[in-house]
Amino acid sequence: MMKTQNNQQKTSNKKQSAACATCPAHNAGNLLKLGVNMDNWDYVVALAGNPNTGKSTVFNALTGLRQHTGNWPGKTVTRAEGGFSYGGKQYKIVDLPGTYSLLSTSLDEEVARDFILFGQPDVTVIVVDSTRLERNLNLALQVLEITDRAVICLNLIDEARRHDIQVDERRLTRDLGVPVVPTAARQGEGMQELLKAIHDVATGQFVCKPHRIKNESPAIKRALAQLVPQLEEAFPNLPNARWVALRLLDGDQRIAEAIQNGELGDLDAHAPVQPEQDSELQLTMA
Ligand SMILES: Nc1nc2c(ncn2[C@@H]2O[C@H](COP(=O)(O)OP(=O)(O)OP(=O)(O)O)[C@@H](O)[C@H]2O)c(=O)[nH]1
Ligand SMILES: [Mg+2]
Repeated sequence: MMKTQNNQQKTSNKKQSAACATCPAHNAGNLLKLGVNMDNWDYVVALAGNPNTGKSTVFNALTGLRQHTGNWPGKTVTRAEGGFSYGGKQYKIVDLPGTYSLLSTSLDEEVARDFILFGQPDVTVIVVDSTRLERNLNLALQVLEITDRAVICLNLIDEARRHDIQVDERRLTRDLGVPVVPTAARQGEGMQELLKAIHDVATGQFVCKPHRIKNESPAIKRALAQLVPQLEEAFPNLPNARWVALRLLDGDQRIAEAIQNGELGDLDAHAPVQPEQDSELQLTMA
């Protein structure tokens, strides 16, 4: 009886948050486990990208002196964390390790993937090198499989110009389904536009429709057709059921574990980290 009422409460919470495009999307409970405290912050932004694309330069340009470095909990990987305000909102921003993929084959890739997957940042900024778009878009597409809230920061645009490379950012925005902002972070160029794009995605003013490549073999397609609806039913707020299903089919132990222990399912931004026994009782008795 107690359990049923609790579940009903949880379900109605989930429905509320799923219907709210302007509410924060991050998972405060999981973020805390990842060492990021969201008390007094409205939104959390992750900075992802290939190594040497200017992530730290973008981070510095956005945060100025409001930053500090530490380690990821239980890992020897360093992390820079900072903040900025925009449009009356407080944004926390986390510089992820530079990676070429998110397959979790190295510690850096695992840290970056876990942060996007479990922390559910309100916005993930993918910093790409405009002069090496083909190579950089590989990671961008992987990030867009996991989250549907992203902004592409087309950095080193000054270098692209110098090499006579023209990037059609409007076309790219249309094709990728997320805002694309040209920047030259070292010179501070495009930072205001980047801030606005982050704000638009965080507040739901820009609703992303990320491009997801669907070129699986017929056998995988059949497996996905079975698995995806089951995942969606079990975890109505999961923004990436297809990606999760593909990882499960691939035998990814970490993802299987996250499903079993509820880490993946617990995606309600407003749910308490660990509901206290007392409040459960009150709920049931009311
Ligand atoms: N020309 C130009 N150089 C840039 C720009 N942004 C960053 N840089 C330079 O690119 C180099 C790498 O920048 P970082 O910010 O350290 O790059 P990162 O992605 O943090 O690198 P890792 O953390 O090592 O992966 C530095 O020398 C920057 O000054 C830009 O927009 N234009
Ligand atoms: Mg860096």
